[in-house]
Amino acid sequence: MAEHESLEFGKADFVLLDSVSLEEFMANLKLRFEKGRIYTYIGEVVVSVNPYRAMNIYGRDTIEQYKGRELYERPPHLFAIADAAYKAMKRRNKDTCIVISGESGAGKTEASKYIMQYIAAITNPGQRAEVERVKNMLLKSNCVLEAFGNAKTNRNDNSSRFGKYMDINFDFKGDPIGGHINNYLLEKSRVIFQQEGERSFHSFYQMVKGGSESLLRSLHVSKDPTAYSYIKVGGQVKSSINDGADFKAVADAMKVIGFTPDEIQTVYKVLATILHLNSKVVAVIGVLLATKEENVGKALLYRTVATGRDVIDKQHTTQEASYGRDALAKAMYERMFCWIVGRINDVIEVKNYDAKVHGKNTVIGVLDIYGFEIFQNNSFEQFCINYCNEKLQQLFIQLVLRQEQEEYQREGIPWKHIDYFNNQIIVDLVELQHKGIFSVLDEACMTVGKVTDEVFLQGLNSKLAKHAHYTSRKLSPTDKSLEFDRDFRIRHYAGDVVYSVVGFIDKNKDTLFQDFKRLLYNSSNPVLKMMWPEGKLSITEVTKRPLTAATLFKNSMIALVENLACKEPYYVRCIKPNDVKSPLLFEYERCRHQVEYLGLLENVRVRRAGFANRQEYPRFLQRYKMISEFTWPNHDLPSDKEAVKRLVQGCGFEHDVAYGKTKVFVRTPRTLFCLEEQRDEMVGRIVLFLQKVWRGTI
Ligand code: AOV
Ligand code: MG
Repeated sequence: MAEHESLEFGKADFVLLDSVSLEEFMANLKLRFEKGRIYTYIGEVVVSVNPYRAMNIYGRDTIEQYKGRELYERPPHLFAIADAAYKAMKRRNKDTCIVISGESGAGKTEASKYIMQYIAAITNPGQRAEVERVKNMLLKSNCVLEAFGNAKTNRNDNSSRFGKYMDINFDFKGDPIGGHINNYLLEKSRVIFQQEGERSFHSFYQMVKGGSESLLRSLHVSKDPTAYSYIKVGGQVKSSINDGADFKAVADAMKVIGFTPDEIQTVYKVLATILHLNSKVVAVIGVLLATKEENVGKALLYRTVATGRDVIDKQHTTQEASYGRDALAKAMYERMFCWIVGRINDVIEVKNYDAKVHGKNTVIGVLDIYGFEIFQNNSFEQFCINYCNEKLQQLFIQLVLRQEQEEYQREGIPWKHIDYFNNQIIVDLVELQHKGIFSVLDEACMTVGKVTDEVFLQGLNSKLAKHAHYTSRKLSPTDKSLEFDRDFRIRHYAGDVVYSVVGFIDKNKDTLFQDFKRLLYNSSNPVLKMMWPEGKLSITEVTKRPLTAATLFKNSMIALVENLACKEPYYVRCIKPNDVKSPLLFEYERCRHQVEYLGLLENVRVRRAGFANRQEYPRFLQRYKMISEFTWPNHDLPSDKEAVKRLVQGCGFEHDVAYGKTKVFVRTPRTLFCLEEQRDEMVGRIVLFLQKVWRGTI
């Protein structure tokens, strides 16, 4: 608990509120926001409110203030959480992770970047060249990934359209020696369509606005984004983004990371191809893709099908052709994005064989995903994004609210249960085998014959009619928010979202005609060829039905949560103060809603009634035994538990401690801090004593 901060800025830790009520919580949050204090703790959780203005709190001097300090010694800050995760990793050899959550535009991506900058700034005091190289790559990778994976939406000018989990690996000295990025489902439908007021991925506008004359000429691309129908809508959108300058920064970052000139050129060629796909200039596309013009034309207009033993070319209908073309545009972009992530991973992965096999190699993971979002039209992508947020909320509940309470019960510590809304029911609604929405969707996709989105909706209605968190127009005909027959509504933990079933089947099947894969695999551009290894298969060899988009996403989310759950978690909970990006406006209702659904009040209650720290008796003794004559160097009491009791009594901390069956629980961090201070002093004295013994002066 940061107790040194003046009260004029409110309470630095919500645990210190006089009474825990929503009103008090909100008053404190508002006061701190208005005083420019955007961070507040709940114990070890940081609550952050997006300031929507440049804050002078991330500089070198601030970093120095947090380096190596305990959480409660300094005003609340992301740096303190980053330092705590780093210390836990270094001191206790624990893998840790920092989970950043909050809705779209709440400040997750900015927070993740400050955290990485902090970790980079405090490590590698020896200035080892290899470590400097790795740090530089990790920082530079953000810029590249944002260019290709972020876009302007109606909620956020720089909205993450993919989920990102980055592991940073550390050696025994605590220096970063490598990393790995996992990316989750890119919202590729944005390549071909954007809602009013939104843009496609930044990369397109950057190239069109920032590319040199000669580059654009070689790609046959004009400087006017409105010339291309895929990005046209967004081309007219006014924004504060400086695409021209960003283009250069991204190109530089790619160079530094180690992308070759050929690779960078190929990236531009893919972007240009996507732009041209709509303009019937097949010849240009042929050149850009390093393949024959007639092959491009053929792949766009025909489909090779195997009928029994024969292989025939079947001409597309106009509808099929435009579907195929859109699918190609989306797939090329997605493939390129995954390839970029893969290339970054190649250069940042832990190289040194010794470091991998021998010695300590621990990680800090940083998770920055797409936040919960509600748009005018919500489709499959929003459904996946919001499901992802449900999963993370469930993890928070398990780790922060449930496990904590279960541990007190297990250890026999007197405890009054604190109630909270458990969103497992919504997670199940989406992902449960056979009964969940993803299963119903997959089932509909398997149906032989013409599958329509309506068939899927019927499936939902018959399976989920009684579910408290599901309804649809058919089930609630008088409900005004369900405007169309194709609508269904989910009551998410963070609010109600109406989804339109239109496009669910196609997006889930995610079909890309095999002809395109072969076309790209047969390109004489080796970089492009590498992105499409499966194009190697001939038509008669392709038999297996690929997993659906929903199943792939579900599996990746389950794996992500498992991975996070086995690390020591640190949380940043981001709040968006208003919908107009104003630095001055604290929209009370908007914020209250977020505080409620994030479960922050319950978090305070559990934390307040609970204990800041717990340690098994032998470990506690091992660390502090030198500060008591009863326990140093060894104790003769019947058990470690008795010894710990004696030690604590001797220090006068009984009132702040509870004794569980296997662990001692310490209520406030201050007590721990005092113990640490005494330990430091004793260790110093012991070292001095030993030095004298060695020198023979005693
Ligand atoms: P998000 O990651 O949570 O949304 P961002 O981190 O992109 O949100 O933040 C949105 C915008 O808010 C940024 O572009 C900044 O203008 C501003 N902002 C956020 N944090 C800060 C800060 N600490 N200081 C100054 N400005 C800030 V999304 O990716 O849409 O879920 O999907
Ligand atoms: Mg983001």
